[in-house]
Amino acid sequence: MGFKNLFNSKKILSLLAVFMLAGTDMLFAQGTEAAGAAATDAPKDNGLATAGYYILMFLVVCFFIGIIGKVFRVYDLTQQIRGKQPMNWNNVMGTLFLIFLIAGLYGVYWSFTTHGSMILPSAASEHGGVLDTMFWTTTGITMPVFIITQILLFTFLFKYRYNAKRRGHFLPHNNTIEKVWTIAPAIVLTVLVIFGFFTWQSIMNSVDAKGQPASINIDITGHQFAWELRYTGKDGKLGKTNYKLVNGTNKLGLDFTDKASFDDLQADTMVIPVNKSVRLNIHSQDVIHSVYIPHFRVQLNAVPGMPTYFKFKPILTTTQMRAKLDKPDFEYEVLCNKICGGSHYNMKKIVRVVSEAEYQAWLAQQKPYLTDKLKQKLHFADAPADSTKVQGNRLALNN
Ligand SMILES: [Cu+2]
Repeated sequence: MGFKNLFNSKKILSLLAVFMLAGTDMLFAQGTEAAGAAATDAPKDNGLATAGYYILMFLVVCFFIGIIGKVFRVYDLTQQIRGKQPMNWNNVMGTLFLIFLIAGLYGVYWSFTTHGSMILPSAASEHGGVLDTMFWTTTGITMPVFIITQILLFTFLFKYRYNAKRRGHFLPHNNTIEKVWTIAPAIVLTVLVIFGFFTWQSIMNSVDAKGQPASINIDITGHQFAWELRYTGKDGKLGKTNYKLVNGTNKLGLDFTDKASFDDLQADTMVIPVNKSVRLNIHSQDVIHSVYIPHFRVQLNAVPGMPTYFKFKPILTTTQMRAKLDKPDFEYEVLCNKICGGSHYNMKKIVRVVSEAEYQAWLAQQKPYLTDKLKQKLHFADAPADSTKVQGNRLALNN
């Protein structure tokens, strides 16, 4: 019977293997055809063939596990023929569960010590401290629960494994136990969720976050694969943008019918003064990106067509952080935290937190977004023959 089953499963496996091979073969055939048509083409990545390879590997592993099972079965049968006790599988499984528990708990310990040392230092922004408290409170509550439940689960599996000499206690229902294990987690989770809700409210929706204007207003625009930064000029205002105006020279699509656009500045590094509130106006030009400044505990998605913003206040300068971490070359970074395409990893810029004086000195050196090239281009568009079309731009430039 057992051998018949093995035979059957073998048949199914071979059938699947043949299908997989046929599939990859067809793909390769297509590959050669394509190569024949355009010999200079770069080799295409063969997603399906790779998937086929992994499925085959999986089937091979399953097959070997099956063989090991059968070896044990044969061993069991020979023991029986010899009139000896067959293997006690309940003991084997019980012991394996215990080993799994010990190995798993060691894994938790290893992860905490090895990865724990890589954890971010305490937040370098005002609201970050609140988020850190929330994180550690949640971890403090959930970790002991996790460890206790895992120990109970696997120890019970081992301790109460099947034993012919022992009779199980029949317990069909117990309301008290039901109430305890329903109400206790419900209370804990409700407290955690409400705690999280109020924390997020205080960061995103408080009077300070929504009502008060920020000291510094920065536009951050994500596109595949870079962040673009725009600072306000002397007027302290960011000019309007319009996606229809985006082109090679005007890559953010600034609308120069808005006077506020004239003195806007572009920057390669995000330099911000310490202890001043910063408002990041977040935009995306193509797919969803995510503005992520880990040391400030700032993260918000950049969604095309739906500008968002995040306000925060840095409390430690780059120099202070370097001293704190004892890393002389440390830099804060703004990253993209959405896998937005092939060169996603390229989307980062340095963030430097400096004193107010240093910030002003840096700002004075930044180049205007309205470059000579852009001016020239707008003037070209301003030619009399086409004046009606770009009336707005002409008026704005003459102002
Ligand atoms: Cu991105």
